[in-house]
Amino acid sequence: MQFTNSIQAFEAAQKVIPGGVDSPVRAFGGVGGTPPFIKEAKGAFMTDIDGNTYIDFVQSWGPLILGHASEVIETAVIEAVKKGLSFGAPTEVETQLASLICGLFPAIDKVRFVSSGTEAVMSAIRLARGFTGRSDIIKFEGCYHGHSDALLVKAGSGLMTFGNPSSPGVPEGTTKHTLLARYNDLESVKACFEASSGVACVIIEPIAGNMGFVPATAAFLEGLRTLCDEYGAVLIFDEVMSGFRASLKGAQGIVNTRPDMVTFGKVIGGGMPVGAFGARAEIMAMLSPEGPVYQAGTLSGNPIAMSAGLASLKEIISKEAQLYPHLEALAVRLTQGLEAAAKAQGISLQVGHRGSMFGFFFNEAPVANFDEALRSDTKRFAAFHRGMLERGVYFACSQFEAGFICEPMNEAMIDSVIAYAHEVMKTL
Ligand code: KE4
Repeated sequence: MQFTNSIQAFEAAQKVIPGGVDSPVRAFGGVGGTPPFIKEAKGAFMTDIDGNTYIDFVQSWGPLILGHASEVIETAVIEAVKKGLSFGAPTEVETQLASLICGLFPAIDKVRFVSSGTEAVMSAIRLARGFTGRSDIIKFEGCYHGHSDALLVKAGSGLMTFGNPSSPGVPEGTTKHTLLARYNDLESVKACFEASSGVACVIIEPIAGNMGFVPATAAFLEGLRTLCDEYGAVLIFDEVMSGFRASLKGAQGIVNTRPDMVTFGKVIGGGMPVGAFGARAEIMAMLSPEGPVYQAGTLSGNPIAMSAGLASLKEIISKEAQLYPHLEALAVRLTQGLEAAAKAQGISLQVGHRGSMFGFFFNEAPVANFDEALRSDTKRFAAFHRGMLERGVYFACSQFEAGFICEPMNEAMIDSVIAYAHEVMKTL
């Protein structure tokens, strides 16, 4: 493969866009080399501006469960565009998508749309603080919930940690109410509750995809539910990534724990900018204009984005019975094939999946939290990523991300990826 045009495009982009990208992970910092600039995509495949074609396991970081350029979504968007792009006024398509989401999630009576997962989480945190009248929040090391200030924290000194800013530009004041606990470690959560003068909410990715793929145990999630009930804190499941991916109902379709609030993104926009947050009516009644907690957005509920999301959700709901078994079977085939390819070379690969979401760590032991994820061999991951990219396989460009299966994929495609993996593992 040659990347001449992407190299030139990357140089040009870096002159006018920081790092040449509009979201840092896309710059391939985690794996090195030049990121392919994409020209077009269809189904399971993307083609870059050098004419290289890849089977795509990133799918825009999750949204494209129906694959690229889905006709169902395309038709809906084209129809919607003809009626105008945006009104800044209510439309019925927002109600239709909201009704669909509320019908799927027992924890949710009402939902508010925004334009990104970050906005959804930021608004959910504010609503939880407004509802409880408390300021502290508990998040988990390794979980990513978008780039709002209060959530850009890293572990501070000492065992029990109030967050310290993980980015310049985030004042100490905005993270002093953020407490950090360890994923899958209930004692660390209890310690946070005991150290706090009042916890507004606990926010978690119930199936983490931002430290690599790390699912929370059902017992741990149930333990969070018990602690939140005991302390009167709001339990927020951030299902921006796992929603509609791990199952039609995300983690909530797999574990019995019921959150108080849920955040969404990605799949509910079908590839267009949509985020959402929902909760029972009592909590949502606190939100402006009904209640005092302010939240707003010029393009929130944008009719084009809503039309894409509605088409996406209607399609996956209509074919749930065959779609999710299909996606999961391919996730199993792929992860077991990668594990076997690594084992054949004496390499330890930790693999996991939930529904259409999967991951793999170049790690000697199973990974249950961020500290363990950090022990992964990122150099080996980068070499594997490069070798597979050269063979037309597009995995997430960081050891600390997840991968996805989409509907147009089939066994033959997965088997060819596994064959390539056997070749590349030999070179590691
Ligand atoms: P956005 O603001 O990027 O739409 O959503 C933020 C977000 C919130 N919650 C979870 C669980 C998420 O995974 C995300 C965003 N996911 C990353 C993938 N690691 C988006 C990719 C990127 O940052 O470019």
